[in-house]
Amino acid sequence: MTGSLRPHASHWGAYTAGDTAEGFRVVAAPGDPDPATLLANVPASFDERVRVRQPYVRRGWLERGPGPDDARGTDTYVPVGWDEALDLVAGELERVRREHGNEAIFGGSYGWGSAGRFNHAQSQVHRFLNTIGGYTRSAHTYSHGAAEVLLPRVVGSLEPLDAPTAWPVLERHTELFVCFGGLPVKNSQVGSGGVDRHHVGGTLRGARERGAEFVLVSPLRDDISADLGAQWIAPVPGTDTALMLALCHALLDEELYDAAFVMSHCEGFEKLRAYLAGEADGEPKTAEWAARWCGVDPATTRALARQMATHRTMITLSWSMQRSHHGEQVLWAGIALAAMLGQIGLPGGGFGHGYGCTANIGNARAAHGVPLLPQGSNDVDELIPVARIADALLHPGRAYDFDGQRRAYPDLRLVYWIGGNPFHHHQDLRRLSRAFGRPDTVVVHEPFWTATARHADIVLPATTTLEREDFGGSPVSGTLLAMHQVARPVGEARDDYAIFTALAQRLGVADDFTEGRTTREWLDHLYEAWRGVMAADDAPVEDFEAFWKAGRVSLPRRDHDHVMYADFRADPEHHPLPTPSGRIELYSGQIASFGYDDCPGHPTWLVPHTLAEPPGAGEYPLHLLANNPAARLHSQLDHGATSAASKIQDREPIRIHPRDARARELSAGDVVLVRSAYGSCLAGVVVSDAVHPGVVQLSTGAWFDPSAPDVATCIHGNPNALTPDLATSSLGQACAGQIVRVEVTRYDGELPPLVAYSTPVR
Ligand code: PGD
Repeated sequence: MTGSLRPHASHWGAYTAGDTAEGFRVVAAPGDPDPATLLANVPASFDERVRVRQPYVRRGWLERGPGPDDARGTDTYVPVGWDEALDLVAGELERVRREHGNEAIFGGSYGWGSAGRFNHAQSQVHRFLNTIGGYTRSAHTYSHGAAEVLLPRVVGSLEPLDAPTAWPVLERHTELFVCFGGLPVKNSQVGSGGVDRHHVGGTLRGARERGAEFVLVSPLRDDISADLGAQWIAPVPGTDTALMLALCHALLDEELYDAAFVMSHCEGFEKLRAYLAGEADGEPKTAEWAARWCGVDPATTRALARQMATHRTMITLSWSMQRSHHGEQVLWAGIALAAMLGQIGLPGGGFGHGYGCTANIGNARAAHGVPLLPQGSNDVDELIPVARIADALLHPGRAYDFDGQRRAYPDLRLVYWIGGNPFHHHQDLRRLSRAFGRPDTVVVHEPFWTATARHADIVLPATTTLEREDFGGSPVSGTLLAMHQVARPVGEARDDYAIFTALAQRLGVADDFTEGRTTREWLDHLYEAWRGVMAADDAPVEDFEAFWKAGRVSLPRRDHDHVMYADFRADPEHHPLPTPSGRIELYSGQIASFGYDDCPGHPTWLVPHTLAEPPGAGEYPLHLLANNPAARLHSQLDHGATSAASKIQDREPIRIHPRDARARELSAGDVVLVRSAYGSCLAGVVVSDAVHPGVVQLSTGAWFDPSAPDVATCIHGNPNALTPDLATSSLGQACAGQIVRVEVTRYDGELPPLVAYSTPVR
């Protein structure tokens, strides 16, 4: 394959790649105005140190057989041949189904895996497990689990997430962007399924050149590009709800709100008004009241309310904010604020959830989806909220609340994980490690020796996308991208499809799983079936061969002028929202009827666990923000060039304000011990006034390294060694890992070497 660059794609962009005389090359797609810096991580896909080269079985499991075992995570591995490994997995699937039923298999297997739509990890594992009778699934995502439960109850659907007003409309019409949680261009480097044009930075500059103004509401100044000249308002982390309620109060107080809109288009404004006025609790939600929590000067809050009421204002609500304790409230309060401004459904006004959070949010949606592998149907009804995995493993049978239901955790015996890294994405990793000690068997497919692979009993080596054929894209990226094979499989790695095919043969369901097709035949079949639907709808695209050769095909019919809720605004009687009232629910009778103290019937300020003590006080005086990283996607290719260049003495960088650094006698380049009530980690100091005083920032994704527990829970800098495993609320039961209270001290001891980037094979 030497010499030629071929089209390929991943979540961080479209590119051509291949072996050349100078090594493996990756070249961004021509025409991409702002290619992702993450592309420089891609060649590390072949790094021998971290690749799983053949199947392995954990020594303890091989010697003692299935059963709970606290040695997961510290044990060594024995190399085995493919046939032996597949026989072991097939035999264990048979045993668990026979003895405990299919619901004892957890196939929730959350994760961002591959951009390919055929060798898409979730689709493959779900299709396979459905073929053998089903599995316990997971509900919702780590990205926006609180929103996925709240939005359907408040606005009737996930439209603010899936199809907010399109970027071109914002570029032309919005006069004021008020960005809660920012519009972080670092996150818009990445788009699920692949993206061939990174335009968010350019679109925002276009709006700015037209005269739009920006207000950033975030503890991090660089949550928005400096060239947008944003006013920076930095609330105490986790207090945006209080600030939003104060903005609502100011609109009420100064009679700047749209009284007609809240009467005609909203349900329950009277109840919200009474709460804002403090009728029940005696505390009007004034700017002064909010300042006690969020630290924002009351005059600034009131001035912002006036500015919002007198401009065409788009309120952008980042996903990160709802990834926190009581995360439902911040989203609901943001919607209430937009409703009181009365601009919902107008071009450039209203609100959207997730602008800037990926490359695709806010892009016009194509009328048709992209070809996808059918997953079949699941005969098992059982599910857990995705972020409750540790609770489920540790407490089978325990009752819990979730979105109005009273459920009990199932008794999970076999965990099957592919395409995700829970030892990256989950909170309180020490607790997760204990939880992974509970099931009888853990099976993982992984290209790399991640901490999740190191907690498995059977590790099956998967190819990366580079080593196989596929296509990527999504209805919002606007393109279907050919993903040619650009490298040979490393070691004995196999495609997830090939692994499941071999298992399906052993279990007697090969015909059902494969339908007799090879990978290329599947690609051709899925594409041509999709093309048939497009042609029938008068939206023709070229045939598979032409697409494969060209490397891409544009998806026709995209509504670049889409304005969310325009129809509803124009005629709420004939275009009601699918809520019980048909309107925006500022008060939800359904949510109130659940009786949750941690999620009442209207947007409410609820003190988060991070404010049990005032900022600056107690054993953990600093707020740590565990946000998504700029140098990699989640934990993927953490050992790649861009990510490696960001590290300090091999540790993940932690940013701290000069004032807080001085108070602790810290300098740039020091290694620090970061401690919370839940764990500790090492990290490398960056001193920066882009973080607000009292705040430190440590991104997610450094590979979890618990190899020196006497020094720290993680010696590399994974913030989920620090975060508590708490849910947003009884309603969402979603990930709340964004914020934790910590203290930071210089680490002067001997620096333990990283073990994360090595194999656990001895
Ligand atoms: P990734 O690192 O993308 O993280 O969590 P997620 O588990 O998605 O993991 C993907 C894994 O799939 C990698 O290990 C990769 O090697 C593997 N993989 C890639 N391709 C393939 C393939 O083809 N086959 C197989 N078998 N494996 C493959 C992300 C999650 O983390 C998300 S979405 C969010 S938004 C959350 N964010 C936060 C946060 O803000 N703060 C905290 N504290 N925690 C978070 N966790 C969440």
